[in-house]
Amino acid sequence: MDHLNRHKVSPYLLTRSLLPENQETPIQFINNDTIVNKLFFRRNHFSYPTLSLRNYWLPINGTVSKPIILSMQDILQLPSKTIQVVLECSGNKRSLFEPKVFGEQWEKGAISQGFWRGVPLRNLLELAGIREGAKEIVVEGYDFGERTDQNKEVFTYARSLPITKALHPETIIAYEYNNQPIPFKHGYPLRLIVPQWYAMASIKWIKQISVINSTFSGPFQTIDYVYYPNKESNKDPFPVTTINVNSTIQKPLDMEILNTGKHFIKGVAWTGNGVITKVDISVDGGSNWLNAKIEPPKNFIYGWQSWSYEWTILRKGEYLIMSKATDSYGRRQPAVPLWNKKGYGYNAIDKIKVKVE
Ligand SMILES: Nc1nc2c(c(=O)[nH]1)N[C@H]1C(S)=C(S)[C@@H](COP(=O)(O)O)O[C@H]1N2
Ligand SMILES: [Mo]
Repeated sequence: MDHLNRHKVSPYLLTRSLLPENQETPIQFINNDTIVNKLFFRRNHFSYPTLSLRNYWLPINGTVSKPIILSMQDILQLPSKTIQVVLECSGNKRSLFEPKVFGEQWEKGAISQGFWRGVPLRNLLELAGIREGAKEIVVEGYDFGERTDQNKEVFTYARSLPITKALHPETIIAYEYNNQPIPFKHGYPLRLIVPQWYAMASIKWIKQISVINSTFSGPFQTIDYVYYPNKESNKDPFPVTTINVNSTIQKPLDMEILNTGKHFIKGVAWTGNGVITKVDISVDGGSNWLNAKIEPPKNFIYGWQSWSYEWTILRKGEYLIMSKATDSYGRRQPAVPLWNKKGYGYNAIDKIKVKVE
């Protein structure tokens, strides 16, 4: 303990790429429910935008009765909500797919959570007045760049939400993270937060919000963030939306060497539908399953659920430890994930191996 105090030892982000910046949270070394800025994973499609903050305005236009332009002051004066939300990149755990797929080789740390404060998007839309015929809400970010698959055409990062999701009272336009202005890399000054959906939906650095009476077809919606379940064709595509039920073992570490005796197996579990109701642990490669302790009881439905299991091991040898979460919609982690060309939504039963000696 003493030596920890004198030479503070703390984890860092794990770098996947620098331009654009993609770095993951050292998820195995997180032991609380609120990730500090410097350990929050970073996922960008382009280089960081430059925006002038001194006169930041938010336009809301399109199929509305009265297009409006809001100042930060206007937004800060509206009633706000603070919600604890897991943001998980849909590419989290991509490196685990077999066969492997191209794209950022995320391990288990493209996930973070904390408290976001902001104004429900529906309240802003009410100010502009959604007109009849409106179908989707498009949110556009300030960042942009070329896409190699589109003859180097330049696009901004933009996506749409169906009206029902946009009007959900907890879909918010956030301006604070953990009681501070949102850090620039995470979307300052305004960021969309869409609870229960994979994080590609949570647009950073909002430039404008448009109500449309058609179906949005930007490349981050029609090319990326689409499940293509067939290896040989693009048949049967469907969009990436709700987070799959999932869990990650934080302790022990994969391939760790342990002594005989008592150990705590611990981790997190999360879902985009309802809440986590059960986490089963196996220490024998899946032959027998035991209930992990879910702790502490959950009050926030969009956050992850910590769990632990006290394991007393007397016999030396190698052990395959697995975790399998179940949610209140009866979804449970599959043994085999849904393989898809772009590697989204990996949620197979989590596995690590340890050696006891
Ligand atoms: N404007 C903008 N918003 C964005 C992105 C982006 O590249 N640009 N990336 C999305 C994706 S794919 C993810 S996983 C999350 C990552 O958020 P973070 O960098 O704050 O962790 O932001 C989403 N919002
Ligand atoms: Mo992502």
